[in-house]
Amino acid sequence: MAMSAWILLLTAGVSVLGLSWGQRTEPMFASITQSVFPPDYENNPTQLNYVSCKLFMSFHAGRATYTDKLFKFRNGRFEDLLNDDINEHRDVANRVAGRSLACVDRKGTGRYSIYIANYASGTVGPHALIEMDESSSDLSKGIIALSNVAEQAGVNKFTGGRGVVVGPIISQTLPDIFCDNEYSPNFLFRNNGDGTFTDVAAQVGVDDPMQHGRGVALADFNRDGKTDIVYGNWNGPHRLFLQLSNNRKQRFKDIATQKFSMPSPVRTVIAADFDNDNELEVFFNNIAYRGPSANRLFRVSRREHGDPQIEELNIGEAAEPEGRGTGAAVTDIDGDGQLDLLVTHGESAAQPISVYQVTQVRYNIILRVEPGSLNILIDWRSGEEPAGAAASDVATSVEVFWPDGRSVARPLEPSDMNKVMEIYYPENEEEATPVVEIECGPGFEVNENGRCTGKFLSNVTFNLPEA
Ligand SMILES: [Ca+2]
Ligand SMILES: [Ca+2]
Ligand SMILES: [Ca+2]
Ligand SMILES: [Ca+2]
Repeated sequence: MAMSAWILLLTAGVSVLGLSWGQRTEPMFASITQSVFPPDYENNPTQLNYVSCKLFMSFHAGRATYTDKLFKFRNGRFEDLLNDDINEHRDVANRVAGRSLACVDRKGTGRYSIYIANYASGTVGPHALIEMDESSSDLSKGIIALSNVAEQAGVNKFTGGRGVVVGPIISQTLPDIFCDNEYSPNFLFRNNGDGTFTDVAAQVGVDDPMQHGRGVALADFNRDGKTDIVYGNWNGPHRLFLQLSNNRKQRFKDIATQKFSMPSPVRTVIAADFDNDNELEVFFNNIAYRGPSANRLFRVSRREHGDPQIEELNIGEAAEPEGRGTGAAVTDIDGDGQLDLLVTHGESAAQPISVYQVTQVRYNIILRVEPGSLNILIDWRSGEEPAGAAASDVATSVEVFWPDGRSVARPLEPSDMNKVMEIYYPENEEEATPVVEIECGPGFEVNENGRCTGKFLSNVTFNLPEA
């Protein structure tokens, strides 16, 4: 069964912080666009095939000029499934303005649905959830019937849809859905365990009703095993919602500092550890539409007692004050083990894509996880530590959870470095058990399931609020 895994816990053995950050004022990003994309392409950015998503949608609100499209490689070419006869009268090829989308394995079966954050106009264009109708499909003949299951899943709401992210936010392993919306409260759809959802955004404190969300990202900023939410509001205060873990009630707290929250015409938000120092950075991609608007970069550093510390970094060439940034992505585009930043532009004027590499790499030893269709790839690379740097965290084990709750744990040995490790979905129950004695890092201890959890959490039973 093809399944994709979500969660990975790295158990840090030793954590020595208190490094000297003498390089803080040095710029973080330098452009490598010229070496990554041939110059010819730079003059015609529309030719670049930078969008891996297979669904394209239209703009504005309510009724749209173009229907959604869902391309499948079939008959030697990409064909639009929504244009197939079988799907014509199934309420799936909406002529509705869409803004964002995400894939969600809502039942943990390994089959994805596509969540579509539409931008409604009145009662036209609720959020949609498209998936394959297995009983009406015949894969061997290439027949794929699609259904919009938004209503049965409880997500067919009308709003000014903007950003959407999917992950085990407040559920243990099943995917929840967070939408930051415009002119209306945000949604946090908690997975009820059966593929349906309940909006608990107001209950947990992330509804932000007066603000207009744009880019959004999920990350665990304080590494307590609970997913946190960061997003930008259009010319409004940006949010860093930390999920609280000190009581039974699920709540989020905005820990954004004044600088971090400073309103801007934001389009994209990315959370990643760009410089490999084991602390996450947040990148805000701002669009220059009424004068310059520089992009910004913050580091969110864990603190032993208290909320993470947020500091603005020198973003370097990725500031792009005149950039009409509309999208951005993070990946290791040149395969050198360091994350790179890719920024797209457009909307009000054509501008080339830009690619940046990180100039301030703290450590050249990383453990990076890439969820694939069948496995998790763990990529170790080693290198020289910067002169004078203290010892960094040591990853001692890795644990992978699948949406259906199965997990695999295994120790990490020094010999695992510089290798790609593949961890497969455990088809048999007996494989799906922690097989190692786990050594937990400071502040964590092994719970009854053999997993590391925050000490103050280890005896807490999770009681989800009733719908
Ligand atoms: Ca909102
Ligand atoms: Ca957290
Ligand atoms: Ca970092
Ligand atoms: Ca790279």
